[in-house]
Amino acid sequence: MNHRTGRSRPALAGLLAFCFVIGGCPTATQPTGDTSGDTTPVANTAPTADAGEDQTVTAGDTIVLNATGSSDPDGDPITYFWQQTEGTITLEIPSPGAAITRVDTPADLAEMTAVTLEITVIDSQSYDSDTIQITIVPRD
Ligand SMILES: [Ca+2]
Ligand SMILES: [Ca+2]
Repeated sequence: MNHRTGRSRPALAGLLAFCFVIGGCPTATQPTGDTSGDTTPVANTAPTADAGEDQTVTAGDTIVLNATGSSDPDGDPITYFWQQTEGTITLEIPSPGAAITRVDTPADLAEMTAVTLEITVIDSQSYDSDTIQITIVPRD
């Protein structure tokens, strides 16, 4: 797990798209010492994202993305958002808002390809992200 803290920069485009889906955006945890706001924020600890272990699959296989290792120290309900952040091919993620989602890989791959997917987990106020690398090996 190479998780970053809730103060890290998320993949903004995807997060904003997700905010639209859920009807509102969380606010990133303010750096400590910034108490200039008018209201006292409710104490909250950012959730921890876990995208699972990196995987190597054969072209045409279905990947199972599983972010259920993610958690929130306060026990807050968390929402999930999967997106692809790197790779020369684009995988379709049918259910980006699900903790567990299946993703098909293309069967006609000519050469080994690595794709990076990222899970962002959001509680009511903050978020965390973690990535998983999928290596897709061509069929013989
Ligand atoms: Ca990771
Ligand atoms: Ca929390």
